[in-house]
Amino acid sequence: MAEGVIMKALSGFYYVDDGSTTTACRGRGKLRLENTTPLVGDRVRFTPLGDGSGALEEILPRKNQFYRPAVANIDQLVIMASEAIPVTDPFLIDRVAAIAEHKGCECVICINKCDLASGETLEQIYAAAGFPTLRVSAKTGEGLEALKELISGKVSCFTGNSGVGKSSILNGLDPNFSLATGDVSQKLGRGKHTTRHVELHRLSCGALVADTPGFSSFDVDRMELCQKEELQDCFREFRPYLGKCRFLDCAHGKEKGCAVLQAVEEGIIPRTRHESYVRLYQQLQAVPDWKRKKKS
Ligand SMILES: Nc1nc2c(ncn2[C@@H]2O[C@H](COP(=O)(O)OP(=O)(O)OP(=O)(O)O)[C@@H](O)[C@H]2O)c(=O)[nH]1
Ligand SMILES: [Mg+2]
Ligand SMILES: [Zn+2]
Repeated sequence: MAEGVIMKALSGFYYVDDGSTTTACRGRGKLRLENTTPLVGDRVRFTPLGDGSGALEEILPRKNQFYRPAVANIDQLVIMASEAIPVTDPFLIDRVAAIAEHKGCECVICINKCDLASGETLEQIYAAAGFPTLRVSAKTGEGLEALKELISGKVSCFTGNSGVGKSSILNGLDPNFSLATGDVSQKLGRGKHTTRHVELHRLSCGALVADTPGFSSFDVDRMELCQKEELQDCFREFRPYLGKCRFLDCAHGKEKGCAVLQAVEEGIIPRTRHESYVRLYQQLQAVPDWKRKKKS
């Protein structure tokens, strides 16, 4: 039996890379019985059938898994954003970053299209919040060396709103790549969902990177999150203040004597981050307990 990583899943086939070749595998019936859906990024065992195809036998234990985008075993999420069209709503970044934080997955904030808009506002917010943050441009190549350093030797997943330039940046990182990229609708200020499936790519610098379909705010609203009491831990810059509020059960919304709010007032915690926290808290509060199906 051989071992490898699922690079993409399309039309019932799992494309497994064992380091030298790619084998198109079909899942064995027993996988279906075990009720596990193989994900891109899964480390798997398979039996090569000699004609370039194979049978997927077993999924090895996962270190983490995401549902949107559907990937497993990710070292870090690279959240792509832009201050040029399509402008990224910081709330989207914050929601995705909170999910990643909850799963113990690192996040890098990568602000693209710096040739069109400086990206300095977003950079300030996320650097202040404590994320590795960088500004790049697929057009001029600015920042791509720094991004290469951040992803080298790791498995990263590019995520972000449609049209922000995830596929363009991957093309810029490796001269052998020519992934499809799409226009941005100036009228709607949105991308056109050019990338249709999740796929892992091996870059010439040795990094493994998943390109994923851009999400819409609809997708982001449906992403799994945590319990409302756990949300405070998903905002890393809140941590020094937790346990220091006047009330033990402080929700850090509008409460008197709240240490988190104090830090917002002092300009230490970025205001938009706190606004996103309050919005997410309210969303989680609106979910009745019986409906909170906890996904890992
Ligand atoms: N000026 C400029 N345009 C860029 C840059 N990066 C990407 N674009 C353009 O933005 C558009 C969208 O780029 P894509 O790479 O398709 O975006 P994406 O994030 O992969 O989009 P989806 O696959 O739909 O999620 C294309 O027209 C790119 O040429 C950049 O740094 N500067
Ligand atoms: Mg794309
Ligand atoms: Zn508080």
